[in-house]
Amino acid sequence: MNNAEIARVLDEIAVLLEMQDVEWKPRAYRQAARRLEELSEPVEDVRERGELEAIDGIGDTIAADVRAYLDEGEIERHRELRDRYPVDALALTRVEGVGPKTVKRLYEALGVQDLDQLEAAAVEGRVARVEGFGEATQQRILDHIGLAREGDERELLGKALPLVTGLVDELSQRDAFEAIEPVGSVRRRAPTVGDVDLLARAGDPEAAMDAFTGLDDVDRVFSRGDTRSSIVLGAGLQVDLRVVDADSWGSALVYFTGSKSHNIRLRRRAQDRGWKLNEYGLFADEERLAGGTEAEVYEALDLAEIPPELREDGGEVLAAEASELPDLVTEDDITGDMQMHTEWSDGAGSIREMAEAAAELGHAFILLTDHGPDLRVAGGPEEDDITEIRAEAERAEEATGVRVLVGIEANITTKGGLDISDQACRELDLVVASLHTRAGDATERIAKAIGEHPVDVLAHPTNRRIGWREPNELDLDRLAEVCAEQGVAVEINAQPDRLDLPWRQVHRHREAFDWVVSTDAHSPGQLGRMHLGLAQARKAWLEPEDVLNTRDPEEVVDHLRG
Ligand code: DGT
Ligand code: CA
Ligand code: CA
Ligand code: ZN
Repeated sequence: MNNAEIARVLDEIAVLLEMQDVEWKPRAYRQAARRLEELSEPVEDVRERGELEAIDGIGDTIAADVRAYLDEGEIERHRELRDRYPVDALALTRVEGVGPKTVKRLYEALGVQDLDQLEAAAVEGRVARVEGFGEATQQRILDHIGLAREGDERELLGKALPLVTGLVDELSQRDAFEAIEPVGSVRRRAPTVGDVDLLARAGDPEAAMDAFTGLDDVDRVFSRGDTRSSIVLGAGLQVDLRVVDADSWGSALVYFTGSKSHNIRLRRRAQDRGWKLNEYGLFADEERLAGGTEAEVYEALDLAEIPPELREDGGEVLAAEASELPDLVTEDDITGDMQMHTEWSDGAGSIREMAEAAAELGHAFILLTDHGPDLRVAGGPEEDDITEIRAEAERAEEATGVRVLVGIEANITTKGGLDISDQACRELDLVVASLHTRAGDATERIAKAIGEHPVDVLAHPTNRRIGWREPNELDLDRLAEVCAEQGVAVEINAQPDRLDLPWRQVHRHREAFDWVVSTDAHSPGQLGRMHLGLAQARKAWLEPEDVLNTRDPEEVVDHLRG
């Protein structure tokens, strides 16, 4: 059992309740799901201590549901809802424009239960004939179903990582394992993960396979062999384990970390020297030149050791040859967090609680960015509230020693305006602006908003949601000009389904912008996700001096406002 699995069930309950017009409860189930995902320990342990209800955002009803799931593997309310609507609600609502109400009507009119059936119904023109739907809706479903399917098949890095860390911690304590490391896309910190690959050394491979396939979280064992097994976790994620010999450890790490195209570059380089590189080692005829460690493999190929995040065939092999690899930004370099939400809008924590969590993370400062008045769903503060927010921020600052800057996440309107006056913007320490709706040309809207108003940071620029909302296409050359003129920095957002601006675009334009990395936390626990955004910054080759929130708060404000 793991936290992600229960969170998924709670999320599904939320959608199923929404299908029936139930108010409030769906939001409570979603919040509870987020809190479970953020726990740093198995929910069973919390329950053992009798502290389920003590988790912020988990009330009596949901605590009882969680206990039922832990004991019986099922929640009665969930079963009843599923009996009534036996649909894959989470997958279906991932299709852009398909909400709970649409799922309900498609099920009642056409019996659609999953993505395959939805696609078939749309291809055959049956969706358009359902009352209130029409050709345009049907076409939109067809346009977006591919993305939803991908979202169904690949897991977000931010969801996979805690599972992987849990598995690796657990297995590394077993005697059978001498070493165990995540490889593949997880180690490269790709935004999404098809399957998880683990590499291990084991004195007794048989015992290692027993331990692996016998893990608590295993839903089923996909395959089992002497040196390789695959399992599927309850949370739906496939995990492969390979056991290799000590003298192949380094070459196997290189091979299974990938990416495939990085491996191809390395193999060609070996071939140019008349050698052979594979997962077993680097060989000249039968002689082993390297293989025990990764450093040894790269060194034998006259390369500096390449950080896993860079192994994407983006020029890293040439840079390693010339000893010009970037000195990548790390978590230690980060001084503060530049986007977060509190109870003043849709966040789950008070200003004080956010500052306390930031203090624990060792941050010198935080920038509060509750949503502006436009996003009514988030119930953001009004301009009149700024004085009160400032007073609260000062008290939190005194209590925690963390500098608390007061800002806003202003919404960029469809016409390229902001949902807050320029006068109010100037009263704030910094202004973060972002798009939340699709309308017109995104580049034009952003350029106008930052060109005409006192904006300091452009947040989640493409507004993508991995697995369910396509990114806005942006003319980044144009935006680079405007941002340089106006002194506006661009955000790399660390929310697991955003990771926006996407790292390939950051990499291509890394010289053109000043960058910030922010968590966009909606609870104190989410401040701990900085590493996800940083991993994307590293994939884009960013160094500490490229990232503004590696500096003192005064310098950050001066740089953006000066
Ligand atoms: P994923 O699972 O889709 O998120 O992406 P990866 O990169 O984890 O890919 P996966 O699981 O298919 O394979 C793990 C690594 O193993 C991959 O990054 C490179 C290596 N690998 C797998 N198949 C091949 C292959 O056919 N050729 C080469 N050169 N490397 C391979
Ligand atoms: Ca993989
Ligand atoms: Ca794999
Ligand atoms: Zn936002």
